[in-house]
Amino acid sequence: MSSNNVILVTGGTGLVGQAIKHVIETEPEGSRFAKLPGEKWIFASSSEGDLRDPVQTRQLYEKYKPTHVIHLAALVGGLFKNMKYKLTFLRDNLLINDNVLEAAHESGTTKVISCLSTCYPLDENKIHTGPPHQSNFGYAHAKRMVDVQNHAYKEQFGHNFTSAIPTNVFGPHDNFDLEDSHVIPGLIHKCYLAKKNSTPFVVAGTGKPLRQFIFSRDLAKLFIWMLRSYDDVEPVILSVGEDEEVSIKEVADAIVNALDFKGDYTFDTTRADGQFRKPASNKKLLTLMNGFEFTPFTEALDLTAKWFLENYDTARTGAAGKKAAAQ
Ligand code: NAP
Ligand code: GFB
Repeated sequence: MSSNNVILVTGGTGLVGQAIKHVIETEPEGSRFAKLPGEKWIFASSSEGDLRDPVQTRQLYEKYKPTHVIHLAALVGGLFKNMKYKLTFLRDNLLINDNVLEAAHESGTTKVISCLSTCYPLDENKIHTGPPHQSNFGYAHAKRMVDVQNHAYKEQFGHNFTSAIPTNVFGPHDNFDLEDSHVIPGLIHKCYLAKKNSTPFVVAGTGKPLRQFIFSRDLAKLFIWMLRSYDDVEPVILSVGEDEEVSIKEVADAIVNALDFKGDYTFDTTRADGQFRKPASNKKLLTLMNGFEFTPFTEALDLTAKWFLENYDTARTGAAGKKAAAQ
């Protein structure tokens, strides 16, 4: 990559976008993941342009003239939000992805890395195999379609559009909403409130499902590696190994430890578990990168809980969270 590149990160204000910003601003010069001299990074928020709208999307490209795009913007949420808004997840994400890729095509952007999701067991060859889980089929189909779009742009125009497939992500700047968030930020917030208000800490579901969690700042480094070194249309799974699966109960235990919570702790088994597991292989990633050292899960979880406590007033805690905290 040459200097004078302009890298536009859509969804730059979110969990993953802010982690990339952190790495770009803190990695020492010369490191594998550092900013290159002359490079300009833009972290766009939805207030700069609603990417569901083609005109606003084009305007964003006209404003920054990106040579490269890391496309993270999406309607995102945990299991319970996905179950409630299937059509909105499908439509918003189809619109956003179509607008971002077409604007990149029209403006001659050199490279786009988009973001898929692991909504079914997979290695890179299985993303179109079988239906997604019913709990999140709206989001899952929209995400899968990006891979189809990337192949079509490549075959018709030769474009360097590709995609990353992260497993479940967590870290600073996550969405800590009580109902709509993913499990780690949701449970950190719930445990914080249980401790503060001396109420029970209630975990949704049985606690038995398994997930592969990746720390957002590790994921950020992997995106930067893809930007610099990966030029193939086929997606790459960005994840810890399949042997690093953790149960939701183990997640809840780690949060109880991180927040030093001593009260009652129960499972609400009337609530959904979602997919039992969705193992994803990181073999391709580790072979291409010649190895990568992931942050240990509990270390990253402690750092995230600490970030939440220190940034409670400005973190995304949602209206219900603010109300509960004021009790
Ligand atoms: P996030 O924290 O919810 O951030 C979402 C970002 O998208 C925000 O910057 C938001 O902007 C932007 N956005 C949403 N709707 C938009 C719109 N209509 N127009 C413009 N921007 C819009 O999400 P994240 O967890 O960082 O996710 C980043 C990417 O990773 C997404 O593509 C997601 O599907 C994927 N992913 C996430 C996970 C996970 O566990 N979190 C797992 C796998 C894949 P504002 O905040 O400014 O409104
Ligand atoms: O993070 P999460 O919503 O992601 O985790 P998914 C859901 C698991 O955690 C389920 C349990 O087994 C839930 O029963 N859980 C326990 C909770 N307490 C809570 C809580 O307070 N909030 C949440 N959210 N879960 C999402 C997909 O699925 O993962 C998306 O729906 C996307 O489409 C994303 O793929 C990465 O892994 O189940």
